[in-house]
Amino acid sequence: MAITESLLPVTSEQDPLSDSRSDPIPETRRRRPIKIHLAVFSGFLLIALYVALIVTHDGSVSKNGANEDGTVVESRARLAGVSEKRNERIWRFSDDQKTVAFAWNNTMLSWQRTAFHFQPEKNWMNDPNGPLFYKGWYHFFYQYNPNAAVWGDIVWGHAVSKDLIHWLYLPFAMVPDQWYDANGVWTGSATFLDDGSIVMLYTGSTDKFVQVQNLAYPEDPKDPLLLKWTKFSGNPVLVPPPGIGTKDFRDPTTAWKTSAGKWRITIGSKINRTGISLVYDTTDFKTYEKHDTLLHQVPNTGMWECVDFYPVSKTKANGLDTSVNGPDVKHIVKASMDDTRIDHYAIGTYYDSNATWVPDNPKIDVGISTGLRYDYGKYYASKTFYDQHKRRRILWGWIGESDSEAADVQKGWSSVQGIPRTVVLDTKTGKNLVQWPVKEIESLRLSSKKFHMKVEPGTVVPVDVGPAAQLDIEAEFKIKKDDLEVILGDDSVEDDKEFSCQTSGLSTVRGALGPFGFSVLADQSLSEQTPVYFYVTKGKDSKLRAFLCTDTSRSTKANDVVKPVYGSFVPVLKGEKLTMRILVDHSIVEAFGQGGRTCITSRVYPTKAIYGATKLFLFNNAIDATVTVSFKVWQMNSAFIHPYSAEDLGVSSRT
Ligand code: DQQ
Repeated sequence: MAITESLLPVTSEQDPLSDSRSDPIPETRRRRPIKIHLAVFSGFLLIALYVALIVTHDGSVSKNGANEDGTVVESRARLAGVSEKRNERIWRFSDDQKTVAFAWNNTMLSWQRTAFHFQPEKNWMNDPNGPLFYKGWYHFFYQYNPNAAVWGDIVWGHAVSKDLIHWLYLPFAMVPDQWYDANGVWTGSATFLDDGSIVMLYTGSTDKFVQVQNLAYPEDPKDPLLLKWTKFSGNPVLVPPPGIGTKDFRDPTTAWKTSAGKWRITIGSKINRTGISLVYDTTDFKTYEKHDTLLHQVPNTGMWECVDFYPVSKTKANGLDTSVNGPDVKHIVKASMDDTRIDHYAIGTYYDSNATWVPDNPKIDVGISTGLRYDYGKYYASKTFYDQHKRRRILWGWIGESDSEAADVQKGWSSVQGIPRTVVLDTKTGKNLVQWPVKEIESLRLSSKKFHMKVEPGTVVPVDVGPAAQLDIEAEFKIKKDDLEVILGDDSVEDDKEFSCQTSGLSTVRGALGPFGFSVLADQSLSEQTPVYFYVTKGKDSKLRAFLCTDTSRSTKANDVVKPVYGSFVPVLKGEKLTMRILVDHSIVEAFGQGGRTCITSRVYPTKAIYGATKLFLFNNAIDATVTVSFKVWQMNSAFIHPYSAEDLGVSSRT
C-alpha cells in the first residue's frame, strides 16, 4: 500500500522499535516553532535538572525534613528501606517557595474520588498483591495503611469481585502481628500448586526492619472468599543472603515450574547500583536453594522492586500460565525501579537449565531509560497473574497521587489502581507488549454517542457529550491525504526526529502534523484541560513517526500538583489507522494508543472543570494538516465498590 493510502502512513515499517522509546532531549528545535518556546522550555529543563539534583535517592518526603536544630528526621518508609511519596519536594521547588499551597475545599476534593477504579474507602493504598482467581471469585490484595492517608503500618487489604470491576471490600487478609512482619506485611505473590491449593509468599519487614520472605496459606481452602490466612509457623522462610543489604530483599514473584519439577521464584535486590533478580528453587516453599547465578542484572538501575516474570505466546492471543515454556514462548522480565518509580519491562529468552534470562535487545534492557515501559505516565509496582478462568494474563498497577501529601490528608485517601489490563505480546511487531482494559469494563458503558468530525488546523471543537467526568472514548484519526502529500514532498518542512513528549513542549506547540487529539476534563473556557494527543513527525528519511502524549500542565489551577507532559513513541504499522482509547474517571485518565502499544496514565485534579462543568473538546494544533476524527463516547457507570454483605456474597451469614 502506498504511504499516503493509509490513514497514517507507516511510521516505521521495518523495525517499529528500533529507536529509543523514551525520548531524548532534542539538540535543536526542528519544527517551525519557535524561539519563545525554546526559552520557556529551557527554563523548565533547568528547573527539572535542579529538582532532580535535590530530590533524595529514595524520594522520601515531608517527614524526611530537617528539625529546627538541623537534625534529620527519618520517615518510617526510609527507615524501613522503601520509598514513599516524592511529590512534595517537586512541586515546592517548581513554584515560588514562598507560595502557599492551594486552598483545596471539600467540594473539589470530593469530586476527585473515582467511580469505577479500585480504591479503598479511605486512607493510603499502594502495590497490588497476590491477585488470583479462586472458586468463582477474583481476589485482589493490596498494600494498605488502615490508619492514615500516607504510607505506613502496612497490612494486606483484600477485596473480591466476580468480574474484576465490581469489588467488595473484605476484612484485612494479613496484618503485622509477628516479629517477622512487625513493620509491615509487604508485597507478595500467589502460586497455585499442582493440587489446586494456594501458597502466598510475601515480604515482611521485621521488628528490626530486616526484609525477609514469609509463607502464608488459606486457613480454609473450601472458603471461596479466602477470608482467613495462616502464616507458616517456620517463618521467615528466606532471609537476605550474604552480600545483600538487609533492606534490599523484597517482593517474591509467583513461582513457576522448572523442567526438573521444582518450583522457582525470583526476588528483586541490588548490589551497589546494579539492579538484580535473585533466584531460588524449592519443592515445599519452606526450604529453598539459592542459585549462584542471577535471573538478570542491569548496572546503574538501582534497587529492583516488585519483579515480575512470565511467559507470553509468540503466536496466540491468549495468556499463559507462569510455568509455560517452549519454542513458541518469549519471557518478560519487569522490575519497578525504586530510584525512578518507573516500571520497566523487556522481552527475552529464559533458560531453564541455568535459571537465567537474556533480553532480545540489550539496548532496551530492563530499567534502561531508553527501554520499554508498561505505561509512560504514573504506573508503578505492577503485578500480573494468569487468569485460568478466561485464559488471559492480567496486569494490575498502582497509580499514586500527583498532588501534595497535605491534600491527600485533607481528602482522606491516597492512590487508586489502574483498570486491570490484559497483556499479550504484540505479535505484529514482536517487540512490545499490548495492554488493553479488561473486556468487563465495557459492562459499565451507558449511553453512547457517535461522532465524525473534521478538525481544521489551529482549531478547538467542543464535543457535546453531556457530563464528561466518567467516559470511555474510542477514536480513529485520519490526516487529510492532500496535506500529507504536500508535507512529505516539502523539504522545507524540517526533520523532527528528535521529538519528545516530555521535552519538546506542551500540547500548544504547533508542528506540521500535530498535536491533535482530545482535551479531557476541561472547563468551558479551557482554563483547565488535559490534552491527550498524537504528535506525528517527519524523520530525515521522510518517514513519519507517531507519538502519544498527555499534557497535564494545564490540568489544574492548583500549585501543589506535579504536572508533567507524559508520553512516548507509538508504533504504527503499514495500513493501520491512528487509534486512541481514553478512560476518564474523575482524577484519573488512562490513554491507550494503537490498541495498547503505548499507554499513559495520568492523575489530574481540576478545580473548575468539575461536576457539571466538566467538558470534552477535540483540538488540532497542527499548522498544516486537517484531521478527520471518527469516535464514540460512552458515559460510564459507577462500579459501586462497597464493603461485602451476606447478600452480596450469596451466603446466609458471614462476618
Ligand atoms: N512497596 C512495598 C514493598 C515494595 C514497595 C512496601 C514498592 O514491598 O518494594 O509497601 O512500592
